[in-house]
Amino acid sequence: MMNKRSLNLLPCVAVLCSCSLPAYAGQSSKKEKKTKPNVIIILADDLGYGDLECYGTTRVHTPNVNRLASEGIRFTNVHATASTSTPSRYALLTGEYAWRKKGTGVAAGNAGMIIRPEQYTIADMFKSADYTTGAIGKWHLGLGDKTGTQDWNGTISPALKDIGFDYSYIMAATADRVPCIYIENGKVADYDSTAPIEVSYQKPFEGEPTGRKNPELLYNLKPSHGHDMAIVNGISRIGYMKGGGKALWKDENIADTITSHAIRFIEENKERPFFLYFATNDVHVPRFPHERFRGKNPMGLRGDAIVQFDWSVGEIMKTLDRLGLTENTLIILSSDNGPVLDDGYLDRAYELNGTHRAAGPLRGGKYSKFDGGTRIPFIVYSSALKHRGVSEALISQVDLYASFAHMLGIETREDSAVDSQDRYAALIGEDPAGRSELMTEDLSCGKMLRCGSWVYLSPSEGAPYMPFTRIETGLSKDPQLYNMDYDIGQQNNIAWDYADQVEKMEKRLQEILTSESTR
Ligand code: NG6
Ligand code: CA
Repeated sequence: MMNKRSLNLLPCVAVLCSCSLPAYAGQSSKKEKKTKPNVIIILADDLGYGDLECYGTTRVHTPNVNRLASEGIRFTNVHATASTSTPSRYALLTGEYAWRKKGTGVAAGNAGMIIRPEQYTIADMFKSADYTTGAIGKWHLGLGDKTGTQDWNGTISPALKDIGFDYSYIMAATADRVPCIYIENGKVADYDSTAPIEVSYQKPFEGEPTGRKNPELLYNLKPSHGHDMAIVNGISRIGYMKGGGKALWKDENIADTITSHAIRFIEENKERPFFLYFATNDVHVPRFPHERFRGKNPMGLRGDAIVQFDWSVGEIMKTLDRLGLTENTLIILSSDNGPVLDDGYLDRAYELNGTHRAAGPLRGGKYSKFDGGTRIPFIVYSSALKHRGVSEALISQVDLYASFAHMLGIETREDSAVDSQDRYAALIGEDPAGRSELMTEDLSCGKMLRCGSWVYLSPSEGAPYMPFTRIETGLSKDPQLYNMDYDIGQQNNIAWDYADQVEKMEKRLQEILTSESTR
């Protein structure tokens, strides 16, 4: 394989000649440093289409996100590419649908690095435009060369610096998976040499308590399904770990810790353009927000986690305001997949949910093939916006790579970001339509194709309902076709009435699945 360092991104000569470019493209490099906008992607975890006040909920207040929405553009038809985290994030960062690559299902905490060093990422693209790049928060895309071979007590390699991030401060996977430590630039942060770290997804460590054997030690949260292995901070997790000592995180401080690192990154890079991928732990399980966010909404811990997320957004905004960077920073706020109430802990999310509709009017949620799985909140905030308000443009998160490349006057190589379409005009409110089609996938890799108002769910094996999470998966042996113009809740399968349309969409789906690019 060609070394990616030899695949330098080229200035987009054709674009420079043929269409209008943003003010910051094609200027002298000294000037560029001042005028290129900073870009921050704030990516929430499992935050649903209906979970924010500006998307319709009245059960929890999210004033900081409201500010972004009211001064920016709130999109109503933007999609993550998958209804779980790993494939969704893979696509966002590489500009390539995750089904093109094996091993992109929900990753264990000791998975090897899924995006390989020779691949180009959105971070590489920003770096080639002289940006400083950072990734802070949830990672969930593997680390190190191979599953289970990481040296948690030394340097983990490859790591994020090998895929374009100058700085990283991350959680290896999710808060419900070991190891429960932060990794800063490839090394465990606040490493405690008196407590060497061992991680296994195969077997428990002798003498270490587990949630299954020692439920009396679960003083913070108990599992409702799964999550009964290693115990850290009075919460049992997926996978086994030993050691960690003072490096172990406390769940109630995760938002504070990662937000303060994001703030520091912004402060340290205030003089030069930066790209920050800020991936919050909220509102994924285990939901255990800081005490100061508790009890201010009727929905219990899940609602508190939404409040905590909103606080993190507010802190980022305050920092930009304080440093005079707000004007020259473009913010995207979104989520990696749809919502779930009970995702494995007894946090009473289901019982206290009341009238709140985490997926808004959409059917299904996290894991599912219905729109609730992948249609997510998406807000763009920037001084470059041509219009403000609401946009119905159809965009996929996979498009961010090519769209920002366009913004910077850079052409992506033929062999990278093969599914990323330049939708910059839609992102800044110039184009109200966006894509003509897009594809998404569910937990079991079942595919959905959307063309205009038609949504086609290809037939797949599996249960239509996940009993623990109480989510409709959208799986069915029969083809499903919905017209979103009058059936946003996907209640009426009209596949039998429009057999021609089904045939056309199945054919198109197969074409995409055997294509090398959809760019
Ligand atoms: C599931 C976990 C769930 C969550 C999910 C990944 C169990 C029973 N459930 O397997 O809690 O971790 O994986 O979520 O273990 S995601 O948002 O990171 O994709
Ligand atoms: Ca997620």
